[in-house]
Amino acid sequence: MTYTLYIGNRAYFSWSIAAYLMFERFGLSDQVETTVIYPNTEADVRRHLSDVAPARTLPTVITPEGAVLNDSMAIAEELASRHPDIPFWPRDPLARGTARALANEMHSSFGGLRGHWPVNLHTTYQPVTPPKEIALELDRLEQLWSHARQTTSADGPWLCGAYSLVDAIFAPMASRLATYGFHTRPTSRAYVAAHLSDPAYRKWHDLAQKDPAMPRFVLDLPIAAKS
Ligand SMILES: N[C@@H](CCC(=O)N[C@@H](CS)C(=O)NCC(=O)O)C(=O)O
Repeated sequence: MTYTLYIGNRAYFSWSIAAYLMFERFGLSDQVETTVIYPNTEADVRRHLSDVAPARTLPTVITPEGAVLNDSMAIAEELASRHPDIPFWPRDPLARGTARALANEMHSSFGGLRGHWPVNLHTTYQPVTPPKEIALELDRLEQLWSHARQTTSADGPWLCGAYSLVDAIFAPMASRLATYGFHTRPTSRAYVAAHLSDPAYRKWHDLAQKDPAMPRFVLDLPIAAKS
């Protein structure tokens, strides 16, 4: 059984990180063939995916039967349904409901952070004081992360107990927080640090170092250090 995964330049394509982790972090790396696309524009993404229409964004997964999963949550839910033996979502109903709620809010919200503060695995900027709109989104993010920990009594590094899809889906946000050095609470910083040192994320990070720079994702901010 082989899936095909299309992802974008690993240094910048945020949802591609999550999709990669859905395979790599859950032991499915030997069941996926990955194609990395280096699009210059959004139209370019569509051109590269024309053979797998109606897909037009990255990531996209093609199932072994040929279903086109052109949305990150569809990829998450389909993998969870197909591999019931793998704990993609927490088994405990309270933790599972919490994880699903957070993952879906991440997917449907945080437009300011996603739109204006791109993931960038090539660079770490000096800590940025965010504008009001972004500060409000960061507050919401931290509220959700605290809520998940308290509700599920999570005492390890991850939000709802063992690493689950909700953590894969927040990995790009953790990466953003590290890149821009936004000021956050100690528990949030610990969560970001857990992502940055996770072996599957490290593997992605190391691959990203070899991907080409894309100037449209580079902000004019003082650089702290090369990551
Ligand atoms: N709803 C999609 C959104 C994915 C998405 O926006 N991907 C961006 C790159 S991170 C993209 O492909 N943009 C190209 C475009 O919008 O044409 C998902 O959840 O996977």
